[in-house]
Amino acid sequence: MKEALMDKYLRKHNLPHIWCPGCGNGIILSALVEAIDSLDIDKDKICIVSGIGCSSRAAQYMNFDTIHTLHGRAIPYATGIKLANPDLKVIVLTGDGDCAAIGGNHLIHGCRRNIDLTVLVFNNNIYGMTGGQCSPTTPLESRTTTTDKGNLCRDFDICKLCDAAGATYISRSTVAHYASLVKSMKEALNNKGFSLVEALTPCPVQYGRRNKLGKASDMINLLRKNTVDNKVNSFQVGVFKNSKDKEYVEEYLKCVSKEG
Ligand SMILES: Cc1ncc(C[n+]2csc(CCOP(=O)(O)OP(=O)(O)O)c2C)c(N)n1
Repeated sequence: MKEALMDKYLRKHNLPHIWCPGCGNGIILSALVEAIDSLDIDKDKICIVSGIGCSSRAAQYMNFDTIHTLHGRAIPYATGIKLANPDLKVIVLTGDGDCAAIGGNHLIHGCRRNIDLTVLVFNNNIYGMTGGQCSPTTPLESRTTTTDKGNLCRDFDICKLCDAAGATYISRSTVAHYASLVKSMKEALNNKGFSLVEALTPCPVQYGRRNKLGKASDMINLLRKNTVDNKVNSFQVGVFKNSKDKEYVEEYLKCVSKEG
């Protein structure tokens, strides 16, 4: 990240960050900062909300109004913040465990309401912070600390889940596709409604190591190769949905202003 962007948007006094060497979270953080900067949004009009996990730590490094909440509960906090102050652009930073396991119910109901939040999922296919337990996006047969003989459960496709639940902007990108990641975030921030950007990111320490995926750079190359070639079993990336629907806060404000 350019020094000027770091000075403007990061809490440099909280650095160095806690992420392991080879973790992709810094790339996602950098893409978000770049998206915010290019849209020229007033910093005081942004509120960043995160849950708990390595990914959710990103909020602590961002020099905005931020709140680092409870595991799985970022979307409820964000919903309250948005309802109390509809002018704010509320951005949720979350992990695959945080938003699809313990927070899964909040995720689908946020989508159902089409509340104007931008949710950025750092999907590393694992519970990184707590030692590598399997998450709802851990692929079938993968090895984790809780599935040492291979994962028996199928993984969620978070984008399809959010589509079925009613989100109005949905895209997926990867840390190996930086420009498309920034573009997705800009589009999501511009959508008035529930926006979901899934960013695929390697966790070489907790996931890659157990699944013999090599070094961090090998994992990034795997993302690049599989997404570009778009083969069977590849990671499908791109914009899946960009549509308009009634937004919850607008409807809520109309509702409470009705007579009788
Ligand atoms: C209520 C509650 N349950 C469990 C935990 C322990 N915990 C903290 S982070 C985490 C998993 C985080 O995984 P994920 O959201 O995928 O984020 P990552 O660390 O991989 O970025 C868990 C289980 C907690 N802090 N609070």
